[in-house]
Amino acid sequence: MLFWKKSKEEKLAEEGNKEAILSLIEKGKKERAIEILERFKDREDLRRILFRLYMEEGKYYYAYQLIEHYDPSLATSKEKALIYERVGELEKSAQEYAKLGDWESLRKAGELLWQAKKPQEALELLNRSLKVAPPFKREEIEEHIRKIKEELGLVQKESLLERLRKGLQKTKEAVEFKIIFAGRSIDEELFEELEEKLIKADVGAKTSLQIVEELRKEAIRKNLKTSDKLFDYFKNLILSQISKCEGSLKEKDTSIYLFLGVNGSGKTTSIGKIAYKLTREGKKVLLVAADTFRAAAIEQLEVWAKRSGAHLVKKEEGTDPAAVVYAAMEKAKEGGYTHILIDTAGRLHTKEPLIRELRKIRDVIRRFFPEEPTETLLVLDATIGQNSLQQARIFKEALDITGIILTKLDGSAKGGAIIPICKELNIPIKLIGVGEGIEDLQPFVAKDFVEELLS
Ligand SMILES: Nc1nc2c(ncn2[C@@H]2O[C@H](COP(=O)(O)OP(=O)(O)OP(=O)(O)O)[C@@H](O)[C@H]2O)c(=O)[nH]1
Ligand SMILES: [Mg+2]
Repeated sequence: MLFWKKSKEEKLAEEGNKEAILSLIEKGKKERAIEILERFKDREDLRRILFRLYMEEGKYYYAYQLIEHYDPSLATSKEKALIYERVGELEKSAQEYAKLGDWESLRKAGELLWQAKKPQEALELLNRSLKVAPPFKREEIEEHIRKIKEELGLVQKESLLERLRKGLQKTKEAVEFKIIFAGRSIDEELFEELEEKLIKADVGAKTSLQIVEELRKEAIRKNLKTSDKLFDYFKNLILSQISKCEGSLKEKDTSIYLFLGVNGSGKTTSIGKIAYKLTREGKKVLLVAADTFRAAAIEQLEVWAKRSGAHLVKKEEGTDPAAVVYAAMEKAKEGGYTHILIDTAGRLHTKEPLIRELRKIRDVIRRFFPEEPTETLLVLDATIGQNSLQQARIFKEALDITGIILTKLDGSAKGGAIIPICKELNIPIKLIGVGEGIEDLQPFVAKDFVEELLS
């Protein structure tokens, strides 16, 4: 009985009976319904049903044929945007997204046009999106706009030197070394003023005194009367103190960088900036959220992963950081990653557990890669000046530090702290942070640094 009813229904459906077809669909026989409906594309009512089914089943190419060859009015703009996108008609898809007018659709339209190699049109749509986007989304859109403008040569990319100059502005304005050396007579007052300014720039009392002593001797040796003759000597003296700390990040087939540093020193931000640079160079980057102390720390790294296009290994807040690193190393062993960047927590008030935790992380890395980490990088905040020396000593107790990242040189007038940090710690400074922007992390070039600080 049941069998007879079914086949009768199907028979009716095959004759184009709308009710029977709808009943088939209701019973889940969608493929059969599609087969039948495809014979009735000329009938407007059945065509609509067929289009709905195609959309439900994700048969976008067939839906595309239907709107292109039979009836464009079958689909809304939103549906058309999706269909065109799926079949690779990027410009048409962008047109439909643009009609929708909300910030997300406009942004999508811009991105599609960029993919379709229509940069001018892409810029126009991204700018429209920017106007209506909520504040917390603007930064991402602006970043995309900047990238397109840079590639079109519409904006000059700020050079490293320009960024360094801006970054050192505060220190420079506070101390104005050049003025001291501008044709003054060489006397005790001059040396006192210089020492004061060096201390103000956070060069540290001991080093400042040594520098002034050297200048005194030079003035006597050369029997100098005015200060301008001393300026080059001063510059070279500073240069000789910091040039031994120049260094760059070591690279291997798979480079594993472990980041250490106290809360707020700039670890996560630096990781983000490095990841961004590496992914733009075509490297495959894995970020590891081994700072599991706060959920916000994990989320912050996640944002950087999205922004830079890097992958992320994370676990829940409070997980043993070594377990996160273990999972990351398993993933790294599967291969494919050129760089693995590990973020850690730096709670100094729990010194002993901190040291244990960091060593445990290192040991997990070595179970998988006996020669690693490629670099153990200590992130120091230049605004706390010489206090960072004390922090560094504690981290050195835990692990061998292979490099320093000195952040926030732009944040205060304490740019001179780089001199005692270099002298006392004797660890290469591999990168310096000169601003909050994504490209404000750069190699430390002693000559440029001195030139910009003292010019
Ligand atoms: N001006 C300036 N700000 C920076 C620089 N590097 C980092 N920052 C800022 O410093 C703050 C702290 O940076 P984070 O990267 O969160 O520091 P963290 O070491 O990961 O801190 P925790 O996760 O709390 O341990 C953020 O607001 C950053 O934007 C820099 O070079 N210049
Ligand atoms: Mg952090």
